[in-house]
Amino acid sequence: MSLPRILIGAPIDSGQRRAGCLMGPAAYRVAGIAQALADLGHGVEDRGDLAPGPLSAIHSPNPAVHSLAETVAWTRALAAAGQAAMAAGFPIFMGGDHSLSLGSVAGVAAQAAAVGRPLFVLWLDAHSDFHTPLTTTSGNLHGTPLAYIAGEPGFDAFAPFPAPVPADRICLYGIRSIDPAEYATMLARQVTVVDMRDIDESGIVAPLRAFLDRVRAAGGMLHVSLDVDFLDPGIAPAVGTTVPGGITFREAHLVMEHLHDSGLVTSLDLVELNPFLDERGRTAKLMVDLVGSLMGRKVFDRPTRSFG
Ligand code: Z70
Ligand code: MN
Ligand code: MN
Ligand code: MN
Repeated sequence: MSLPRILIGAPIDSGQRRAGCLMGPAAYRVAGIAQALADLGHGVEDRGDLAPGPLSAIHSPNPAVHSLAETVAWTRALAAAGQAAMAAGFPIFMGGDHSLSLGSVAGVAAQAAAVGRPLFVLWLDAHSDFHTPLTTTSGNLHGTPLAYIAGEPGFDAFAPFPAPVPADRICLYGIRSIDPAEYATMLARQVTVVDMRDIDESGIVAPLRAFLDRVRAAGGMLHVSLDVDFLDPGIAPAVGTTVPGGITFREAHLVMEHLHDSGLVTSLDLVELNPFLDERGRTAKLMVDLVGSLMGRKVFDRPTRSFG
């Protein structure tokens, strides 16, 4: 039997300004995420929803930043729950906005370091989320997790990231919105950015396969962070920051099938679902279907088919 799939609800809404992401974990449960995993033969343990600990009075030197204390408290709770879940199985973090990943990846990285394996991060998103609390102009901390994960300075209000992920183990995929400060940092650090032009020119599989080959060669563990806005708004309307020209239904399932067949994925974030903006649950259901493909659902299983 595979590792148990451990569901962790994180109704965090403090990383941006549009209310509704806190309904995300409930929507995934209503859309049948636990049953979908069980149907694929996985053991499932739902640990319920986390809550942030007590808030401390902290302020950012950048006046644009909002809800810093809430986000720091959530990060602490998520990191602790994430490390514990990682030690016990395959965590699936159900958000919640993308500031969730400040904590989920901190917990996952701490556990990867504890077992002495390199952690890789695949960021499936329209946005690069590479601001720091000092460079963000929107003040929305959901635009910062990758910089925290990469060990960039400016996160003094947060615990130091336990084991920063080197730039060459980070791959951003599906990107079509980057702010100037993020661009400068990412260029300097040489993270792998697969933008929509790359995908249009190479197809959806080739750049993914190249990254997965690197993970495999290093004996790495792979954390996947799936932002709803990775998907085209036409198929996934339930998100606050839609960006046109996103990943299609077929491309998204193909990415998930390759990730499954690689056998490399060890943890997963589902972020930015805002059920208040959904149309009869279609985005929540699509996200659950994508989790199904990532966890082994096949249309037609043929041993000679090669993936990854
Ligand atoms: C922009 C900012 C962002 C997600 C929007 C957008 C950030 N770069 N991230 N939606 N997931 O406000 O910093
Ligand atoms: Mn994001
Ligand atoms: Mn995004
Ligand atoms: Mn977003």
